[in-house]
Amino acid sequence: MVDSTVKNVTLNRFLVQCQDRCPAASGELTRVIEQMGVVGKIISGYMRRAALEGLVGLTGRTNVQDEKVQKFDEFGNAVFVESFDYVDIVGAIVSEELENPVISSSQGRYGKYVVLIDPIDGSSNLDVDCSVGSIFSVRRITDSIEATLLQRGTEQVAAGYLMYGPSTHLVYTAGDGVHLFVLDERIGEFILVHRDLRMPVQGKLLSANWGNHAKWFPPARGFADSLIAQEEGPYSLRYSGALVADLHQILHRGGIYFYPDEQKRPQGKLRLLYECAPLAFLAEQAGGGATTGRMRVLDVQPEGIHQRIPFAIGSSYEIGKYERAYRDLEK
Ligand code: FBP
Repeated sequence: MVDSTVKNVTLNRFLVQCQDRCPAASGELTRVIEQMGVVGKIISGYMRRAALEGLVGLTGRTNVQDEKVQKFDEFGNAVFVESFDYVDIVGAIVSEELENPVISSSQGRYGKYVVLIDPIDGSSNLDVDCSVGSIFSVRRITDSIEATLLQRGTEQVAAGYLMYGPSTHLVYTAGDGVHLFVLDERIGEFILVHRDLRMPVQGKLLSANWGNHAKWFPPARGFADSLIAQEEGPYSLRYSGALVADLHQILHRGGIYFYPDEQKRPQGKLRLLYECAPLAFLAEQAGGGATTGRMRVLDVQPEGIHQRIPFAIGSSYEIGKYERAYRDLEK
């Protein structure tokens, strides 16, 4: 959905305007978000040619998550690491694909920020040419990089995603609302299409891997059954295999995505630091929310960089109902 009041505002121009509006801004965060735009252009360009560039299929390796690594996972990760390694204000990069943080080559100077990434979200969609994304979070370095990574999600200074679908989107917040840009490939610029997007308070979309229904903990199952029991809604089921693509729909049409705790996976599937916390920051800035079922995702105290949590994100009405299901069923 395009906000017709904005005309040809490039990402750079928008960031500079934001900077002008807050005198305290040093321009350094602007450089980090601009660099996300550069990464988006590179990945988007190769994504469209992946089959022609021999970038489809598996590498034969498994990553720290014990997941089979796709060639494009590896490529996407390398683009992010290379693109931020020489940015002196970035002291370290944390990635879903790497066991440990990459301390940037300007080791002498720690830099000001840590960038945390899920380079390719929805990897299982790559070989079948369905939408995938990249998720990013930016944190200001406190005493040390280790201490920075153990901050709650409330301490993020910026977060967002890139979505590689029919068009390429960059969606971010720096705590001043949620802003959407589309890549105009003719001029190679991200153009603002919506500033300060607000998510509908109540929605129409239900997004979850229904195939896992029997494995879900009773609160999540009860919640899901009540939505499809037409007690309200009706809700339409939308599950693309890529969280970014599902959230993008929910940001516009409202509803809820959840990947809950399961009998055999009480911690859930999705990773707190570079999947859940950044998207939770975005959702809250758009008037929605994100929860584990038992607590606000942004209040979860991290214990490790690849920690997983149960996750639900979406419109405030559905998130409230989801938390009530946990409260009522776990009394
Ligand atoms: P990746 O970052 O490894 O792709 O994992 C996250 C994800 O792919 C989400 O984007 C998606 O919603 C979910 O996992 C799909 O999981 P499942 O195939 O179990 O439904």
